Amino acid sequence: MSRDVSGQSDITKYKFEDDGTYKRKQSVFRESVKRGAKFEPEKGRYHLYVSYACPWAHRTLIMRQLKGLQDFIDVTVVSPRMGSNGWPFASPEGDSFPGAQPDPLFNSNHVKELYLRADPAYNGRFTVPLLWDKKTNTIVNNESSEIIRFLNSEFNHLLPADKAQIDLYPSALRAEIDGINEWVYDNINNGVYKTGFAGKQEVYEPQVKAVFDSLDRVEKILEGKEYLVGGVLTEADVRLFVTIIRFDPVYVGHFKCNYRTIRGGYPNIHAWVRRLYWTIPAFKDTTDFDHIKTHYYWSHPMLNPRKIVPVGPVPHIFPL
Ligand SMILES: N[C@@H](CCC(=O)N[C@@H](CS)C(=O)NCC(=O)O)C(=O)O
Repeated sequence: MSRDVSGQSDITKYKFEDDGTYKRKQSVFRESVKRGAKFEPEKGRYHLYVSYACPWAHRTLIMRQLKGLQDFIDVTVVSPRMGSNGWPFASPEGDSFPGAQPDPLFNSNHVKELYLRADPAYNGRFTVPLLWDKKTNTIVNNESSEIIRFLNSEFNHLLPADKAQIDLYPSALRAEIDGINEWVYDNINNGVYKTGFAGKQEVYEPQVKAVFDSLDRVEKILEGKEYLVGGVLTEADVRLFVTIIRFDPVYVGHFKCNYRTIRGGYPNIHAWVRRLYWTIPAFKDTTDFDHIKTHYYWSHPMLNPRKIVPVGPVPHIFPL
C-alpha cells in the first residue's frame, strides 16, 4: 500500500469547513442487492462489516435481526478504538477489545484495506457499515439508509413466511416515514454530530438548539403512542433509536447536547426507547454500551485528547 491515505483515515486530519460547520461526506458505493440484478440476494454471499459503536452500522444490525437474516449475512465487528488508520480489526498483536473480531475474509488490519481492495483509487472516508460481496470481491454499498432497505425487502423470497412478512417500510406509510426520516436525520441523527463537531461557538449554539427543537417535536409525536408512524414498528423507529440510545451515555457530554437528557426531560421518548430496548431483542442484542462509549471518547482526540471514558451515566438505560 504505497499511497498515503492518512488524510482519509485519520479523523484529526479531517478537513472541517472554514466556517466551522461539519459536513458529512456522501457515501460512494451505492449498488443494490436486488433480484435479477448484478448483486442477487443469496444466502451466504454477503458480509456485513460493522462497529457496535456506530449509529449508522447499528441500523443495519437491528434490521438484519428483525428480519431474521443472521444465517444469511455474516457480520464482523471491528474494535471501537478508531485511530489514525481508521477502524481496526481485532488482532493478537494489535487491538483486542472485548467483542471485537478479526477480519474473517482477508485478515485485514483495518477497514481501509477493504475499501482499497475494492477500489485502489478510492478517495473517500473508510466508514462502517459496509456490505461486502464475496462473489465479486467488492463493496456493494456503504450507505446504511440503503442497506436497511434491501435487508427489509430483497431477501423475502428466501425467508420463512413469518420473517418475510415483516415490513419496516410498508408502502402505505412511506410518505410519512420519509417525512420524519428527513428532519430526524438532519437535526437529530446527524444533528448531534454537527453540534459536537462545530468549530465555533456561533455554529454550535443554533445547532444544539436544532437538536432539541426536533427532540421536542418527537416528544409530541410520541404522546400516547408506541411507535412513530402508523401504530407499528417501522424504519423510522429504527433510525431514531440508534441516536436516542447513545444520547445520555455519549451525546450529552461528548457532543455537548446538554439542554436536557432523555431520561430527565423527555418522558415519552424515554418510555419509547426503553420499550424498544427491553421488549424487542433486535434492539438490546445489538446495543453494546462499552463499544459505544469507548469509541466516541477514545476516537476524537480533538474533543477528548486524554481519551478518558466516563463511567456514567448509571445506569446506561433505565429498566422499563
Ligand atoms: N452515510 C454513512 C455514514 C457512516 C459513517 O459516517 N460511519 C462512521 C462511524 S459512526 C465512520 O465509519 N467514520 C469513519 C471516518 O469518517 O473516518 C451511513 O449512514 O452508512
